[in-house]
Amino acid sequence: MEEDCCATQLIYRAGKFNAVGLDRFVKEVKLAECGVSYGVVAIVGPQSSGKSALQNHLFTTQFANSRRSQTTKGIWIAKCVGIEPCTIAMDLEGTDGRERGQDDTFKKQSTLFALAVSDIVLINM
Ligand SMILES: Nc1nc2c(ncn2[C@@H]2O[C@H](COP(=O)(O)OP(=O)(O)OP(=O)(O)O)[C@@H](O)[C@H]2O)c(=O)[nH]1
Ligand SMILES: [Mg+2]
Repeated sequence: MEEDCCATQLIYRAGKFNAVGLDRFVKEVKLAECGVSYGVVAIVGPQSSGKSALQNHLFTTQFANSRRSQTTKGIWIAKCVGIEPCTIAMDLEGTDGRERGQDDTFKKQSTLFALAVSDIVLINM
């Protein structure tokens, strides 16, 4: 069976880009060998709406999912298992988390980021 890759936090909760983590991830999943033939799929939607669980089910990823309040913070990436061509799944923080109060900067920027870099964006209603 194909090895699944550990999920990596690409963007920290505060919005900082994890350049070291991305570098390690790219090497682990041998992304360079895919050339330009790889896909990116992202999921956006409300908190605790099952975004991480849905991706884990569809792509055999290992994104954390829990019944307890906010689970996914920032943006996480993982390699989809058994999907050709090579596809990277991107799991986003819920768009309506109370943890950020009135500040919707992260929500706007992370959604725009997902739209910009993904081939497919799943909107979890
Ligand atoms: N009954 C039911 N529960 C589900 C379903 N999908 C997910 N859940 C549960 O809902 C809870 C939240 O799921 P997550 O996948 O963590 O939701 P999320 O949208 O990623 O949440 P955040 O990352 O916090 O924004 C978990 O306890 C899941 O097991 C579903 O289709 N049916
Ligand atoms: Mg989640």
